[in-house]
Amino acid sequence: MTTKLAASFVALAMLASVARAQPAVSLLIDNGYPSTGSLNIASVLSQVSTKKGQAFHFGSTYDTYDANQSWFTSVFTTFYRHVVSENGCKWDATEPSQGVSDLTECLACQKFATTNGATFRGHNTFWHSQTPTWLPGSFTAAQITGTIIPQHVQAEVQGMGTSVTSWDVVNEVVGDGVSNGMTPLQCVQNKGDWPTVTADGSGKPLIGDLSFIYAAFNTAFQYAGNSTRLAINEYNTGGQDAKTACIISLVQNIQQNTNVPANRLAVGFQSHLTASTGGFYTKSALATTFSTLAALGIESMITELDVSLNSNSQANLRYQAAIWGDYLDACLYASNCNEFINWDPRDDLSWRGASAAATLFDASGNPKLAAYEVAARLQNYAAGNAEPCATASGTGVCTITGTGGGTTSSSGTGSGSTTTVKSTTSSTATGGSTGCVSAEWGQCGGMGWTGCTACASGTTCKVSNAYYSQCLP
Ligand code: 9MR
Repeated sequence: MTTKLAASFVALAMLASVARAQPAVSLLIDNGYPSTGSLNIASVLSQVSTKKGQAFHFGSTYDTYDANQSWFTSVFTTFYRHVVSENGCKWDATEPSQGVSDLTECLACQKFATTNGATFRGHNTFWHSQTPTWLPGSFTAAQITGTIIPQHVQAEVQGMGTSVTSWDVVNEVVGDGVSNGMTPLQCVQNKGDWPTVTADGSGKPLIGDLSFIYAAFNTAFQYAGNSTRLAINEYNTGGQDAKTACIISLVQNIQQNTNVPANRLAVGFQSHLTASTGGFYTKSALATTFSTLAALGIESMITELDVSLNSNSQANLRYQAAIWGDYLDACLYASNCNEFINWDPRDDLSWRGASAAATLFDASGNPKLAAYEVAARLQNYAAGNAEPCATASGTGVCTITGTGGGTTSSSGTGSGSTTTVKSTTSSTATGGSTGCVSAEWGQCGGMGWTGCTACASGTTCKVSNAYYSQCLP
């Protein structure tokens, strides 16, 4: 079993932030969408997939050795419908001794997903961090590229089977000190980490080209399913900056130098964010990057989203909800973004620390405003409404108006459109089938619900919120 490492590595894994007061923001949950009550978005997510014309995978991290297993089962049935093993598929867990594949934890996470009707994505086959004790070792460049990487990637990708939606084939290979105009090789060498240099701290060059990345991708392509996307996954990327430019040129370079076609490649934008000015990319910056990749036939994914707060004030929680909503909209309304992963399912399990309150559910497992806003954005998209404006920019730029789910209007930058949002507040259960009966405590309505709407004798169908009605005694 993988030992969870201290989160010290991560210090740089988020956008630089400047502590400033958060702007007032406008949210969909101010306009007729629920902001209290239980959340069940399973059927809304199905509707989103229908609208997109392909499966939309919305989920979170999970490891079997985390506590709160019953909470996990519940939340991965009703909210997160896609599973990423937080640590169980990393190199230290999956090849503890050289040449000995151990997929126990990775497979257990996949089984958890399957058992709960969720899908599963793979993270990761190559990372310079969380390596087993026998790595980095003193292997030669030829051994690393010719044997060590292909052997590991084959064992993992083949062993996990063809249903994995996407793999982070290489994780965090681009440096933080890159500048515009660098070649893909310069971008990777700027990282200054094994295996471009030896791991003994001397900084001595080891692999002088991108052959280790090509080896990982060629092997993953050979053993992955026919529709599995193969990604480079990176933090502090998503806008029009040098590091993102590196990622775009690197993924093109991989396409040109491996067997992997563009329509099987992806860029994972980790998105470890901070709720303060400069702590996240604007929605339009993300949209520009996503459409650049779409023009190349390459997918974009939000792979590790969390948004840290410096306090749990209502204003901060609203700002967090606005940022989360913008990132989700950027993905929903892009033609090439179909996976959206929230990194850590609840605050007390977050690698950012519980006090950063960086996830969608609080330390007791209750949904936060951002979770309700996420549900609202999904519903808004599924209903075929136009894209809301960029809420994280503040009400000076983007205001959503209208009560009870009436008309939303947007101002300033962002979509700038006027869109009609369907009312979600109703005292009557919506959706569902007649001619059958739900049991006591069972679901009997809610948006997207296709099951029974009548309740067993002695119980009545009562609306919990727009997404969920329940047969109560
Ligand atoms: O969330 C993971 C945490 O439990 C581990 O201790 C840590 C070890 O480095 O890795 C965390 O996940 C990282 C992910 O695998 C890659 N991107 C950065 C994530 C946060 O550190």
